[in-house]
Amino acid sequence: MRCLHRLVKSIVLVKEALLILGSKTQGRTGKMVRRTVDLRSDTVTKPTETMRVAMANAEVDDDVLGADPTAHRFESEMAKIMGKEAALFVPSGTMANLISVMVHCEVRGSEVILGDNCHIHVYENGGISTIGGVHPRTLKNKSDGTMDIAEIEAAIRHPDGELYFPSTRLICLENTHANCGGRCISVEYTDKIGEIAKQHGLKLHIDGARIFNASIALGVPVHRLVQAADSVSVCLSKGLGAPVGSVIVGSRSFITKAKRLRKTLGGGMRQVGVLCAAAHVALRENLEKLEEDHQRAKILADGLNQIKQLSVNMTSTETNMVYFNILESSCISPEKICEVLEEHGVLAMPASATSVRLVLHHQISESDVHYALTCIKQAVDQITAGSTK
Ligand code: TLP
Repeated sequence: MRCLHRLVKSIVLVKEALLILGSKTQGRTGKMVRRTVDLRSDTVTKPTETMRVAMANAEVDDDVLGADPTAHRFESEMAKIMGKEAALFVPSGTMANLISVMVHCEVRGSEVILGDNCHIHVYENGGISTIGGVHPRTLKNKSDGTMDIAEIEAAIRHPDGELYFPSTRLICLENTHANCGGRCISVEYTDKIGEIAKQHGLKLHIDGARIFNASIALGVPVHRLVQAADSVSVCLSKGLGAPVGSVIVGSRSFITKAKRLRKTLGGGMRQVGVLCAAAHVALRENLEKLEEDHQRAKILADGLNQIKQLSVNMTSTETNMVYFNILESSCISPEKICEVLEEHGVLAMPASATSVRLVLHHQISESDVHYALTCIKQAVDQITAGSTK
């Protein structure tokens, strides 16, 4: 059995070597690359053959008129999986969060408590303020993606002050927390925040763009993980691999309001069943693959830690994201290493002045991970030697 295992492994390695030595294709920069390993994000996946067939054959009608059967089926399925009364398909995670915050904060002068490093605050063009008129009260995100519970309680405004102060109406969490390394927020913490929200008559929204990653990594069913939340936004076009879309889940009355806002924001789409059909396939076929992404992320993180000039915090590599830090003394900038990697067909994103983000998804194989590691090692050596050709 062991011999067989070794033989299979050798065949894989030979195939791998042939691939590396083999034919070149055109990369993003127009240069010839041996292969492309796109680790910029889990948003970069291409729809699979099954998804394309499902899209081609989707039974559709006008969803703005509420008549698209495929959208209905998909939304019902999502509501059931998430343990909420209703669901709504929307074009993006950004719109899902914006709609959710705006529904909870429909009274002007509302304030939301959220992490200073969360996606809603950092990457969504400040839409909750500019479009929603909602005031953000940011608290420091700890390195595990949570906010300090005492600080949350202290930040809730007393209703007596409403002549002067904005009124706290909502708390937002992000699970997994992308900027904190794809870390999982525990069910205990989520329940506690839900309890505090309830005590003060506030709502709890979870940006669950990668909530399935969290559920799998924590071993907690997703409906349980979000039980305390009044609304959750779930991205279908990240780890799940659907080409487009997010879903908002919540109570029936919440979703009725969300539907109206979706139309206001231009997110009502007509024969949207075409997109929902692909998302349904993603749910059926890719959910269980998230676990493999997490395992590959660990292999990647471990390999990066073997490279002298780089370091990864292994405890923060809980799901499909790997952030590596570059030692200051190495004089390698994240931009430079990404540029050199791109010449090898390995795509990555600088995350800060000293770190790079790599994200795993179902179209990254273990062999891709090893290839990426080889290229990263080579890039580090090249840059350190002063030759980047
Ligand atoms: N995140 C993208 C970038 O915007 C950074 C990525 O590549 O990770 N919530 C979270 C936690 C997200 O990570 C993202 C996208 C969104 C919301 C927004 O989703 P989309 O891109 O569909 O608007």
